[in-house]
Amino acid sequence: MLLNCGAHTLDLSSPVVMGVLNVTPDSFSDGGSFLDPEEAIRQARRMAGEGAAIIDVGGESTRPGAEPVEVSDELDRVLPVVRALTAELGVPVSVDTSKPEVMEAALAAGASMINDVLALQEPGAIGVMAGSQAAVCLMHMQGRPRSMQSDPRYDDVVRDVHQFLSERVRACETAGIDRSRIVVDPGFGFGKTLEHNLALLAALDDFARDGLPVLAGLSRKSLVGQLTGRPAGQRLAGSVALAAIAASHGASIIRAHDVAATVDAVRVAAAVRRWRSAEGSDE
Ligand code: 8Y7
Repeated sequence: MLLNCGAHTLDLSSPVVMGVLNVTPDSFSDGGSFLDPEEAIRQARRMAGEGAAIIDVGGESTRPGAEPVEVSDELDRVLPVVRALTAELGVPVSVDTSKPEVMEAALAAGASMINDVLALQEPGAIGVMAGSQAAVCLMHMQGRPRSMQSDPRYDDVVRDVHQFLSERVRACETAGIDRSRIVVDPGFGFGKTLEHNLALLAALDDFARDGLPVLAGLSRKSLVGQLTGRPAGQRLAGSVALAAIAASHGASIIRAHDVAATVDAVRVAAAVRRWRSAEGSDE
């Protein structure tokens, strides 16, 4: 499977790792570490060296309880980093944003992908992407970050999330965004209980069957804490295990903070998955 990402084409015949680069003062796991553009660029270089196939730059925290950020603040945080990274790194740069103004500026600065936790539902966002050649990740969220974890409910979480993503894919195609540049993501932790997250993880292959690449973001999230009893700073092993499970269940892009360990985990999982499907014992 290939993903068209602006000037890049991403080979997803084996799953890849998207390295997380937060340039925010308040992200829960690494907030404030990479606010200085020089420091952010060093971290991105390190992640690319460790095997990240994409770097995801985010200037607006979407952690539970987070407050919205002004467009101008988000642009000030993100653009210098995007410019520097696209100029010097060989890997495609993704920008995590829901604002059409930020999307447009980020694409003009060289970003090859937009990672939108609102799945292009903000007015104008679909139009910006339709006018570009960049890839887009459409993520599912129930509610909004400020309140999404208060009491999430679904009739059938896998069916509901799948239906939402299918509708967003259709809206994108109608607007002129080709399937070859669309990624879908069930949005682990975004308006989901532990049980919802586990149901989605176990059903990732159902999402992958639609033929679009599936992205999974599990790294350091509270579900890792719920499963292991560990605080945010001690979730490496649990996160890496979940990355392997996601890749084993068909995820093509794993979004992670700890790139080197995640690359190894995904490679191991992909080899077993390939063997299983070659044996024909998948169904
Ligand atoms: C995800 C994400 C976050 C995710 C996609 C965190 C921006 C919270 N999580 N984007 N963003 N998928 N596509 O813990 O799961 O990194 S922010």
